[in-house]
Amino acid sequence: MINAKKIREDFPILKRKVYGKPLVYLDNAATTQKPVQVIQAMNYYYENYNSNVHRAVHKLSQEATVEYDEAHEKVAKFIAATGMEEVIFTKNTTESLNLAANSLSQQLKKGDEIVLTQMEHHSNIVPWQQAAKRTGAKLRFLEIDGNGELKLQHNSATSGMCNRTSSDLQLPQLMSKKTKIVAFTHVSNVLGTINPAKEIIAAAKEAGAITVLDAAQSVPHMPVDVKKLDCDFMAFSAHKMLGPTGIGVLYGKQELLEKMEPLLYGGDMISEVSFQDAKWNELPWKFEAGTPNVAGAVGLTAAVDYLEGIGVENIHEHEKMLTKMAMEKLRQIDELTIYGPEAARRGGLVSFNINGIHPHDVSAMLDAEGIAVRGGHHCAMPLAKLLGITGTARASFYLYNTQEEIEKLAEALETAAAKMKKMAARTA
Ligand code: C6P
Repeated sequence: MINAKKIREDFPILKRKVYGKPLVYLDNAATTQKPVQVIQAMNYYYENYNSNVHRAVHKLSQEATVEYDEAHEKVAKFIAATGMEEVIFTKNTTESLNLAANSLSQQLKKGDEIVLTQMEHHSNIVPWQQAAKRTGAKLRFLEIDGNGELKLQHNSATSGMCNRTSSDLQLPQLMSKKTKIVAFTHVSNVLGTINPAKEIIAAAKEAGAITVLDAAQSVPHMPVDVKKLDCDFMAFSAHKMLGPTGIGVLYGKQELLEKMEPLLYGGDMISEVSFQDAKWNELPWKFEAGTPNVAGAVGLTAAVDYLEGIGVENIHEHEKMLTKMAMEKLRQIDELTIYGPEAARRGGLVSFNINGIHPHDVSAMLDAEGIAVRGGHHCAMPLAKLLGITGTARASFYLYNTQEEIEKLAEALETAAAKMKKMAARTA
């Protein structure tokens, strides 16, 4: 199991105080903190071999190129991709999903359908809305139930069994021969729901659709194997997995990437250019136009090394323990509503509201105690609307969070709820 207290020593920011109180950082779904190993690797790059890549023959450029290329290999191994050809560096999950939507939409026509879910982040809705507008394709949405889980039909013989396989999932009625793309989040950033990605992907395959997995909230927190899932594309961000901001990943199956058109044109993505035409470079460089984020790639490599050193499965177990504890404690507060499924069926985050208090005010009250959570719609406005709320307060956990921090969160929320109750009684 994880020794969070020891891990915290690697994170300088976790030593700081906020309003004189120790920082309790519970906004990891938005972005994670960085260990010294990541910070030092990036500093070392800038102090010792800062250079452009794939361009010059000088020593610095050679060293930077090796590190940059190896970062692709490192990420490929981390997600069990075949090789670096399948790993494209982008700016973040958002850019990865835009790249996928833009390139895949070139194969869409009127009458085709794109299936999403009702729990998507704007990054996995808006690019598809635009693709649909451009092509005349139609958007359809897999619905969620009262627990915040997808309504999927299972064969009655196996429903209720723990070890369901992909073949147990009947083709959801939404998916048909018209379905060309199925794009969905692996873990909801609002509800915490872990979607049965393998089953949905298998069902989409049966319909003949291309699958795009938004793994922004899964890759940092649990083992994700693109081979086992058999997804066609997958997107995630370095900054949510101890790495720097400004670098993300689009995984794609090589045979599909070979057929896809680039989103951006310019330096490094070409093999040959004449005044009238150009030929594209080999993968993954075909999709990485211009000077890339070399320092970001160096930081991402260090982040993957760090995560592997701890073990992503161990991180998942640690988060499950914290989430279970948080939900048990928060459930004892009468005025508090928790959204999403049981702890065992969710990632390491809890969204909630306290009756009568706006989520921004809940966040501000926690902030005054040094506790950082996020309040709002979490870039999932359609979901908030569906739930009939303006937003939620959300506590999200990572490998360095401790049980003491969960206790502090629960205590601060109890105090906030009690204050609210008193105020309500006074005005009644
Ligand atoms: N969610 C949150 O606080 P970017 O911003 O491109 O790195 O990630 C976008 C994104 C896409 N999908 C999911 C499921 C996400 O959670 C996010 C980022 C953050 O919930 C910031 S809005």
